[in-house]
Amino acid sequence: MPANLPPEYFEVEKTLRQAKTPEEKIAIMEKLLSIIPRHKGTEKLVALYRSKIAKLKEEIEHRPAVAKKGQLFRIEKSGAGQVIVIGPPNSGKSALIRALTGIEVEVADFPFTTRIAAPYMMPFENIKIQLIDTPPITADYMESWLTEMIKAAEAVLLVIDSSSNEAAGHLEMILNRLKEKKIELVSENVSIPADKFPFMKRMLLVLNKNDLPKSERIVEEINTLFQPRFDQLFVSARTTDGLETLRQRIYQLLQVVRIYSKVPGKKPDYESPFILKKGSTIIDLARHIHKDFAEKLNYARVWNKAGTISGLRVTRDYVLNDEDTVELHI
Ligand SMILES: Nc1nc2c(ncn2[C@@H]2O[C@H](COP(=O)(O)OP(=O)(O)O)[C@@H](O)[C@H]2O)c(=O)[nH]1
Ligand SMILES: [Mg+2]
Repeated sequence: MPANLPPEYFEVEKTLRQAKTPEEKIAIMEKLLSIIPRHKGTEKLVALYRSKIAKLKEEIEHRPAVAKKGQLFRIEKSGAGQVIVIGPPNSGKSALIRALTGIEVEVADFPFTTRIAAPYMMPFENIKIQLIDTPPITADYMESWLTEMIKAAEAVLLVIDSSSNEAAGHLEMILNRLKEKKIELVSENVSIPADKFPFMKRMLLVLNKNDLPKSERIVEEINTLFQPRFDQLFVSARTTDGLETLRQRIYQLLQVVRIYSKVPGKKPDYESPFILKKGSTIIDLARHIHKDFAEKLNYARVWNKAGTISGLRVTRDYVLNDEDTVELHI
């Protein structure tokens, strides 16, 4: 064993023994490769891990198709929308979900703690948004079912460790991986043409671990390489810095509006709004409530959140805004 390996190496190396699947082993070995200092004394060790990774990749490639099929699954949608949280190992995906939802999510110092996808509900004002925790994406491996799961979700949070010298590289690697699967990530304000759905997804780049010193070079790298295309936000799952903004931004990513319906003479129910796509009209709301309602609809009255519109009589093609209250008249 070559001298001067950092203590972190041995910590991570221990987890290799518990690793069961080839994917886990690859991720741990990659982590080890990123820790091992490069010099004459470590050349053999580096080569050993490289060849082991290559062998494991072969194994994955030749795994029978049935085994792969068995892993295909979907997560049933719940709440106002489904947002899938993806990223490289150890970027803090699970820690962020824990901080946003208050639910215990397994967080650990070694890669592949999260082996399967799991849903968690994030409260946002008077609604809940579903966040999906996922296994990491590496240069060598991405779970085959993850592609379908990303396509099925409404939006993507891509979580990167902003303190890592490889932050820009990780981002590029993931974008390339998704490109291979024909998935293109775009920023929040891009309207997605119907024929591009489900291959185009709105994405927010979350630069986590803001509490640690970040390399200015990395920030610059990400900005020059990707800034014009992506919205980004610095946060810390550890100190919770930026998480309130993140909650807002996740809601905005969904591109929906919350509509309160009311019966004449009664107060609206602010606890369970209807969730409609941004740009929806009075008739869309009526259809959403009941097919018959849409047919019989005569006119509607609208109140807005700011109080500048109060009981305005509108027609069926009136475009609704977030938190409008609507009274439908038949
Ligand atoms: N300093 C710091 N560490 C963090 C932060 N978020 C996560 N971590 C640590 O990063 C490691 C990986 O976190 P985890 O959530 O398991 O990453 P995942 O593999 O992306 O799910 C753990 O040791 C976390 O405690 C953060 O905002 N700041
Ligand atoms: Mg995790």
